[in-house]
Amino acid sequence: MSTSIWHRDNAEAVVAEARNLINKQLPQASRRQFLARGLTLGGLGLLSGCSIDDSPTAEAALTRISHFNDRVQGWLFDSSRLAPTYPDSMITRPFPFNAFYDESKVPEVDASNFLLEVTGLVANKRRWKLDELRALPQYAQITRHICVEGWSAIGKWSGPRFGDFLRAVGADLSARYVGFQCADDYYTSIDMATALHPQTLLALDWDGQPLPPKYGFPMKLRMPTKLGYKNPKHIQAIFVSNTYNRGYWEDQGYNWFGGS
Ligand SMILES: Nc1nc2c(c(=O)[nH]1)N[C@H]1C(S)=C(S)[C@@H](COP(=O)(O)O)O[C@H]1N2
Ligand SMILES: [Mo]
Repeated sequence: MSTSIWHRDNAEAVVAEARNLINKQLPQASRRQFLARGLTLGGLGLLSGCSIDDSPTAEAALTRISHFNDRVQGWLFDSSRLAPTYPDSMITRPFPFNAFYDESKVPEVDASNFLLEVTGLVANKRRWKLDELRALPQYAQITRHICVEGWSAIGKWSGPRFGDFLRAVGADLSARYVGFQCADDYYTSIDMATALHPQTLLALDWDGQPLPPKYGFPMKLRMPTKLGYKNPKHIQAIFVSNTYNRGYWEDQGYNWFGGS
């Protein structure tokens, strides 16, 4: 499969991560259960030695490991554990721009008639004006954004807690996923535990001013517990669901949970 983003480094990283999770982080009981289900550490080790670039079998095996990895990350996710925060003096300036296109192609969203769509497992499906989002309690946070392309940067985002917003729309908080559709056709989805994490913000401001277009106007979901590609910019529609829906990069092989 030559179009695959899996290459040897990536494969080894996934295998090393899986092995590390099994060895060090899974509680003894779940580890025994896991091993009893037939996947052994030796089996994982063999995968890193096979020809990852062009073997559909290895590709399928790695996809399975990545899905397993999603579940492990979901189990290990501790909703009371906070990501580090930083002082103002550590903010990265200029803050990097990144998207699947060039900066000249950033979508221009009109603020005056913008309405956020909310659908799926929510009691209140009406559309939200930006002012209504600003009327919810606002929180500011300085956190590190980590991009899998090999850079990280510290930035300041503020807006309502996403959990407060989900409660305000009467979302079914026992649903499994929250999905996002963006103005630039980007899309992603996250687990409900992360959606409700106290540091997950529906960011309206960046560095004390409304989000500039390149950083995601009119709003971005900012999660310091997840990698950059899981943080959607230019959000237009939010849906709550029990149906697994992936994402722009996730559909090209990036791990779905994407914890940082
Ligand atoms: N709508 C949208 N959101 C997106 C992306 C994108 O291309 N479109 N790229 C993601 C990736 S890979 C990164 S690293 C961050 C970059 O955010 P920044 O421009 O604020 O640094 O946005 C994420 N969210
Ligand atoms: Mo990224």
